[in-house]
Amino acid sequence: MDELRTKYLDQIGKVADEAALEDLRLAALGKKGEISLKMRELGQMAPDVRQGAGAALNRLKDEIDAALRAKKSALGDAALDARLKDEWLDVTLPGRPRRQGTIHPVSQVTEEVTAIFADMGFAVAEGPQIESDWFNFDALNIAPEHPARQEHDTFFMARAEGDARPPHVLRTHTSPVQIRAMQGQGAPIRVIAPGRVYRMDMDQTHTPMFHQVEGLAIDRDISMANLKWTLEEFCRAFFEVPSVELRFRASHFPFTEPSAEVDIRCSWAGGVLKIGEGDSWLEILGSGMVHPKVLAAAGVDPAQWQGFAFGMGIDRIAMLKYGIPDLRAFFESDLRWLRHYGFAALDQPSLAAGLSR
Ligand code: 2U9
Repeated sequence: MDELRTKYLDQIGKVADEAALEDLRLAALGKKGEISLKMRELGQMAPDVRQGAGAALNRLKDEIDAALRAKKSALGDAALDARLKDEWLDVTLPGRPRRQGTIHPVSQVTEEVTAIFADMGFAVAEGPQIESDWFNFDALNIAPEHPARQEHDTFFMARAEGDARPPHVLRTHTSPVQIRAMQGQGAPIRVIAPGRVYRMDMDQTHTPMFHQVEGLAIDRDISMANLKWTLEEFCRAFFEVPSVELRFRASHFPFTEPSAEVDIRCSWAGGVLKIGEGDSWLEILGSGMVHPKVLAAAGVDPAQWQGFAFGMGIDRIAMLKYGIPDLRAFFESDLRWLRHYGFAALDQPSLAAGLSR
């Protein structure tokens, strides 16, 4: 027994990893281990010898077991120490100046628009991209026979066979988000809804998925004057110019009455767009006073509340602000394009620090 003790305690002391330690455990205490075999021999001993030998064998077994456990825990600690040393990282080091990834212009402009409207007291609302036709069309006073509802304009979801309900759609605008916001919090309310929208359109200036931001302000006495100020203030901040001039042209949308398309004064001298001066006009927005039927559909009493809404294409205003010529490149994930038109990842747009720097 002394031999066994010396042999195993010595080997346990020398073992360098957990796998070798497990081999040792099996060799000593496993079913066919040396000590286990010795235990079996007890049966053939005379009773008086057996008692003394049994107790001594049990002590040896406990001693080796304890040595194995202590070693296992020491090896575990050493492995953790080694890993911590190996994976040590100085989080106080400055960032690498080399630009590895960049912020996509759509993300950048969404952040810019959000910062400007947040400063004016608008909250940001989000909603599902797959909508019921009630939220996408009916609630917005878009009649069943309206062209926007037609197969060739809207992406319809597949229906289970025999399902008579109207199919869900990929939202064609972010307006359902504002319907949900009004249902949820009622009036007064000021929200913007940025996000992806889908229309079956594909050419130089259209992609089947694009980005919109819509705004909604409802209170007891909101008027077109508030709309005009809000949009002027937005355009001045967004295009980072001292002043802008907007022109409201009468238009028609089912969800607003009256409705107006909004142009901004600009020039194209030398093919370069300049906002705020010149003899040209550029259409940038649609807007109007929210239709009473739309308020009612969202559970807001049109006899007590009124307000304005507007909508614009994020991709389009990104192209205008940053001189990006081709819309389709936005969604091609070409790294060279992203490096050229992308923004530094750690510069968050803010009104105080400058939107685009
Ligand atoms: C609610 C009520 C009214 C949002 C509006 C427009 C006018 C508009 C287009 C601009 C370019 C869409 O991206 S685009 O093709 N949008 O002209 N959008 S008013 O009106 C709403 C929204 C929500 C509850």
